[in-house]
Amino acid sequence: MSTELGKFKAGSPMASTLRMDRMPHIWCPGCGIGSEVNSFAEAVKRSGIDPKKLVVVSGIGCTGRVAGYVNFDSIHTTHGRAIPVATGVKLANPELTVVVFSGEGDLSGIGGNHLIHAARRNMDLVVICNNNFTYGMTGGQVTPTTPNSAIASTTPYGNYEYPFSLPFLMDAAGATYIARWTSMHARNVTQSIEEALLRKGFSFIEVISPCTTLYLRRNRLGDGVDMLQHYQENSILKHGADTRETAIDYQGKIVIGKFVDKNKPTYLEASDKCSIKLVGDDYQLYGKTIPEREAEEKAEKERIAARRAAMAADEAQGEVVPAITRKASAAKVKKAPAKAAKKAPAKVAAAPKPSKKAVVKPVKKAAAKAPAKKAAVKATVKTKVVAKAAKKAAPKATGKTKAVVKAAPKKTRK
Ligand SMILES: Cc1ncc(C[n+]2csc(CCOP(=O)(O)OP(=O)(O)O)c2C)c(N)n1
Ligand code: SF4
Ligand SMILES: [Mg+2]
Repeated sequence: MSTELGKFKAGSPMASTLRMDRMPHIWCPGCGIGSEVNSFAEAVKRSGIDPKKLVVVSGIGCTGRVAGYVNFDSIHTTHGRAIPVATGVKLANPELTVVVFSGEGDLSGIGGNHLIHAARRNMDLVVICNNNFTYGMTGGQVTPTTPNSAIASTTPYGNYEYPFSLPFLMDAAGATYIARWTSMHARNVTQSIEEALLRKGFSFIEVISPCTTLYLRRNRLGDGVDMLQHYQENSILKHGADTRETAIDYQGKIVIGKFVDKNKPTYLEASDKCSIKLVGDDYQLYGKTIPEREAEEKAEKERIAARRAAMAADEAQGEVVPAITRKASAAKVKKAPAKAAKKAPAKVAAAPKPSKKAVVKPVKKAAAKAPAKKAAVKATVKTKVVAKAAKKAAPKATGKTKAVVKAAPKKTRK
């Protein structure tokens, strides 16, 4: 990028998290999606998670375009299918942090069934839902959240349906973390996303935001700034609010805050527990013993804590530190915990289990030898075969791993 524009792009504080070569983006002036993406990028930096282990999945719509602008592994899936694709990514590699970033039409309309079942299962996903009360990309049709009486291209005389309150829906379905903000509350959005990135289970963050070109124009609500002012004047902060009281009336009050934050076993933890019961002590998830996985998780937590400490130190010094320098200083602080992290798995591994080499290779060989019919049977049976092979390869070492998995505004419509 040798041009002036290129230099400008490369110098952006978001250059490490956004694909600057894709700029300018497609979003209209005053649209709320841009500020949400900014909050997301900031949250990723602040969280200290390894960006190489982050995957962003979007559906179709203006919000769905997010996947194309982030500088992480990402997938722009078909309409309404972001959650099943994200679920597949998480199941294929549980070490990844998987974020779904999509519109309310995509997530709660065509994809509504996937949304409620992912919440019910407490699937390990962070869902960021841009709620602009309309199908923006396709011309402003009514969506499941459009407030009653609002005008849309498909309800020119006002919406006569009853809308979903997404926090209430998610709460009823079983989500373990639920927050709602508006795109005016950029810092809170960042905080909530950061919190969600660092926790397990299904997290749902709704961001109410203006679609200037369709929803605002059609309802004669002014421009993006008018709407931000409306958000400021009409938001009621109520952490822990009863989600039954989070409905949004046309141009009415908006209850915001963190409504739910609770723990219960995630889908993977519950499935592990079940497999341990079925298969016994030798059950291994993706070739790793449970102590091995716990040690890795511990090491990752230490690395994250070190990165965050480095960032906090930089901020305390009052410096605006470019992302790349932050990385370097984080690497310095990282050194000590990284050593500790290296030691930790060895310590845990010493007693009950063999090295990964010893277990995984023979397992693979054994699996390859198994007849095709056997290989195709149900997952539990497959796991039994794997577990048996592992036992054969290292009978004593895998022996006692009895681990329990931790488990208008001002302007009114005329
Ligand atoms: C199966 C299918 N049906 C319909 C569409 C058309 N479509 C594309 S985007 C979209 C609406 C997206 O709305 P939302 O998720 O709210 O995103 P926004 O554009 O508002 O950000 C629709 C209906 C499609 N692409 N595929
Ligand atoms: S049409 Fe609406 S949602 Fe889409 S980019 Fe424009 S303002 Fe944003
Ligand atoms: Mg929408």
